[in-house]
Amino acid sequence: MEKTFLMVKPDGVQRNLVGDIVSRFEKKGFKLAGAKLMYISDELAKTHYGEHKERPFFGELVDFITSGPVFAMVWEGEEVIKTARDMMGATNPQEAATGTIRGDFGVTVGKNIIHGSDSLESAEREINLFFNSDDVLSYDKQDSSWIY
Ligand code: RTP
Ligand code: MG
Repeated sequence: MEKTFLMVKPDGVQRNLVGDIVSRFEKKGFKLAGAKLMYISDELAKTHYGEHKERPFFGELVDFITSGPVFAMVWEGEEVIKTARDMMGATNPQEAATGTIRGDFGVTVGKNIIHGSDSLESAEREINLFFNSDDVLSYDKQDSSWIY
């Protein structure tokens, strides 16, 4: 089954949005496979956001993502990568639809609450970057047959 990497950013943790965000993905029908509250090191931030290293906002992005604890998660389910991105909303919260996480809780692009992998390749890369394989669990949930 497909997996994605999602992360409540430091602003979301500070604003007590972890529970609401976890709840949205649970209620949607996805399965939590791993989670931890952690600080991101400067090195991990630069690797994680490496694709943006030439962009003018890279320094600010690294400073922000390392500024406080994040809540890192692995979620599992059919089409979870794309669906989670849809549930997050557009990168800029001012353009994100109401009903999405960024649309409901965010105001500026620099503090947009949540990160989510944008492809199968980035999901695999980011899960391996943030989690040991032992900490990504495989287990049955009784309600799966009511979802698929
Ligand atoms: P993320 O990687 O955090 O899930 O966000 P995303 O895919 O929606 O957007 P991406 O293009 O990957 O950008 C990564 C993060 O960089 C910040 N950003 N700032 N100042 C700016 O113009 C600007 N553009 C992007 C955002 O915080 C974005 O989440
Ligand atoms: Mg991105």
